[in-house]
Amino acid sequence: MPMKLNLPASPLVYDTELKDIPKKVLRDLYRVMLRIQKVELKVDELYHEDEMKTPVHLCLGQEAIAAGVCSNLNREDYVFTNHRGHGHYIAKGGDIKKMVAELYNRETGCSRGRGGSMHLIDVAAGLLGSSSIVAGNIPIAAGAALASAIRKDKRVAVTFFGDAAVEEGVVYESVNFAMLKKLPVIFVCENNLYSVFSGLNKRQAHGEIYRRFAGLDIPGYRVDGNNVIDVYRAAKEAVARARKGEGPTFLECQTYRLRDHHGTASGADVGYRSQEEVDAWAKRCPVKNFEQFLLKQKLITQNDIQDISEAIDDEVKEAFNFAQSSPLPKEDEVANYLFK
Ligand SMILES: Cc1ncc(C[n+]2csc(CCOP(=O)(O)OP(=O)(O)O)c2C)c(N)n1
Ligand SMILES: [Mg+2]
Repeated sequence: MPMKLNLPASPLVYDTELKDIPKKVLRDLYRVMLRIQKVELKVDELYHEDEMKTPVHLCLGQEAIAAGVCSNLNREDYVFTNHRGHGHYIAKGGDIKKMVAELYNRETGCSRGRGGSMHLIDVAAGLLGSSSIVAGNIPIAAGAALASAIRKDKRVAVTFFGDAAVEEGVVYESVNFAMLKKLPVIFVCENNLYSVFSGLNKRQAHGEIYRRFAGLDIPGYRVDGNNVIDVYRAAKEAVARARKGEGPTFLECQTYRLRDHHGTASGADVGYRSQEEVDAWAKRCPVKNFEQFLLKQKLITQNDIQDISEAIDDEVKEAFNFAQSSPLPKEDEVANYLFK
């Protein structure tokens, strides 16, 4: 039986008092979300061709978290992502051509085509690697933050993970260690209410993930993860705290994935959630709603939107052309770079 809505999928409400956020930042937040959405929609469109020999975990519906957090980071800061990592990679400034080529298993991919969607890396952009092991990237981010603290270079490390990751013991170990050493790390939990086919309320004793670590005294906040302004502000505070040496922050961003756990279906046919629920959340699309808001507030014009949209379409086209025309690894080199 599909479960009831875990959250009321209420309309998105944006704060209109925006003196703290420059117009350029607001537009960039929109641009980054749109870029994530357009790349993923292209994957969504072409995946059935079966040329991308990789599972894909799309983050459509979750674009605001990647954009809102990463727009507070410098290129030298670190991001560690998980199996649902396209948005984080794009928002942190990872090379999109190399990402798409990775999905197409090409030699030009960011993991030379050997890793696929769950192994995105772009060291120059501060993306030091992703892990498909649930919670696997969390202690690694704490380690990067420890290195930053030892070197005193003020780099911040962010780890993005899902609601299921907090069911793993290593999260407690990492938060404890980060608090003990006051590490510049931000734990960003994307609570999209599901782990594969299991709803949150069937897996966790209570749904308030942001309170789960209060015993360790870590500042913990919950925000509407579909509201890019709320995410941006919460992340801004967390980054400032980390840079000042005041230690880690835990952010729970409530959101929803509009596709199934992996692949391009909605998941409604499987029975763990209803089409009604998916449709209700589709109305909370972080990108479309923010676009409407910016228009209404006269912070952007239709012409601007068209320009941004066309420029991103060109980028996406270029990335897919690059990927599709790149060579596959040579047959006798397929096992190169792998642990043997
Ligand atoms: C340690 C471990 N256990 C199980 C899995 C299988 N697995 C892959 S993704 C996933 C669900 C993760 O859910 P969540 O953390 O909420 O992230 P979401 O997929 O919702 O973004 C599971 C159980 C895994 N990859 N690693
Ligand atoms: Mg989840």
